[in-house]
Amino acid sequence: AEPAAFAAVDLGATSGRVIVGRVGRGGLDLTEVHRFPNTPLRLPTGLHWNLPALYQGVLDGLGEAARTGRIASVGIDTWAVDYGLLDADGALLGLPHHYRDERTRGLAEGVRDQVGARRMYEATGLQHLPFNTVFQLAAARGSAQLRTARTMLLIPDLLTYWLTGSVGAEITNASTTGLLDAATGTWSREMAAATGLDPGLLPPLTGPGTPAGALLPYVRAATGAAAGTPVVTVASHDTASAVAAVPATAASAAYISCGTWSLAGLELDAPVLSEESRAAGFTNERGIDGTVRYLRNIMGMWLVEECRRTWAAQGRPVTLAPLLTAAARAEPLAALIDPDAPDFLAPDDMPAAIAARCVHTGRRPPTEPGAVIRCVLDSLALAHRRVLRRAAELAGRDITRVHIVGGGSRNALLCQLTADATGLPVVAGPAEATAIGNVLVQARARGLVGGLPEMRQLVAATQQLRHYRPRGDSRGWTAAQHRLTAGTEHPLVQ
Ligand code: LRH
Repeated sequence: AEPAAFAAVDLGATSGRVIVGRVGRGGLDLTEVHRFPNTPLRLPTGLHWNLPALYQGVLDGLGEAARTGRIASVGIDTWAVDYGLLDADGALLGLPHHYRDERTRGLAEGVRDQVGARRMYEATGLQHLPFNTVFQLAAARGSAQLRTARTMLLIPDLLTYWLTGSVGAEITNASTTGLLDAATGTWSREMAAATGLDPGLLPPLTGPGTPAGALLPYVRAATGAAAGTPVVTVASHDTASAVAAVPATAASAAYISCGTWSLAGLELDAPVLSEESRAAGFTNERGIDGTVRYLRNIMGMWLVEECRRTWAAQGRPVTLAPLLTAAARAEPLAALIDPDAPDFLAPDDMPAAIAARCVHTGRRPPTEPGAVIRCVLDSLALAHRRVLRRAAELAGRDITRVHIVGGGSRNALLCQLTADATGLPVVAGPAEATAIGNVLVQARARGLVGGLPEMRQLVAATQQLRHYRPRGDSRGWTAAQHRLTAGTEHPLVQ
């Protein structure tokens, strides 16, 4: 088939982008045509996503994409778990909540204990995170909105609906709701009933690579896209798209999709639903082609971004490069935190929250920004080590190499520290793995590329990757892990 250009819409928790990817004749070439901020809104009803602003960003980006030439199709991926509700007329009921909104705190544990933590895990394979869709819907129980709602759409599906008029639930993202059966890959009536949810709200499931529908006339008018341009369903969960683009060649490779979150784990053919796996906090999310993303959420670059936001408000310098230089010079392993402590989910002042954690565990808190960032990056590297080692044990796999993809793969210090802590070689890149996974699933739907191994080979052959070797042995990290474990009262993954 002739080379073709695809538009990837990729929305993250802090920014959205539209990327044009050209695929064909062994080539894969990306151009970012539009980037826009994603700024949450605080309203009397809580923390929300500004969905109309995001939609406008998508339209502007598709307009830019159309100006570069003919677009074969459009694909959409975003962060997981969040959703909008439609009424019987198809109108959106209020703005979707942000997963960091507080309304599920405490409530999620109650629902989990009532349904039974083990039963929930056996049924869905999902890591308990307080913001999983099922808990957000439980928090909305009895509300006017939920009573009026006829359809629940996850964010990428909602944008697809606005662009095409068609309604569905893409399965990689549906697997993050806590309402999808891990064994059958269908909506779990049991989990819907157990949490008091009307299963009629859940739309028909769709899969990556299937056409969703053509852009509506008003979308074509707003963007200049050609008549008949289809939206193709991709792996609409951003992490599923990112992992599809990991340039790994061996089963012994682990990955870390590193952005707002660090998602560290393995690709498996079948879920691990054991009690040990549940207790260790591992999730089984669906990838393309029947793969399972066996991983754990680690708080990720959110910690760094929130430090910068706080410092900016205090009028301090926050440019990333000098902060990282200072962090590289700061004392190694001086202060450590568990990045997954619940205090870090949505604090008002991240540096203060980090300092408080250090004091709590009997360690001197870092004061200079460089030392704070070093504390965060050391702590993330140590968490990467803990999670990958435990994933390997629980899945019965050996890990010989770690791939870091996503924006965090540009952070040389984090990549090096991860190599040091794990004692494994790290391959960093591509930074735009999510958009690449999005583009490649569209290209595959056109017959321009083959299965997952071929997709990954294409990424390895065309994208610039960086290699990091572990420095020294990892004894210092082992000791650091012991110190952290000794000072932590809530259970860490060991
Ligand atoms: C990463 C991500 C992650 C989810 C979180 C809500 O962007 O999709 O996989 O757990 O956002």
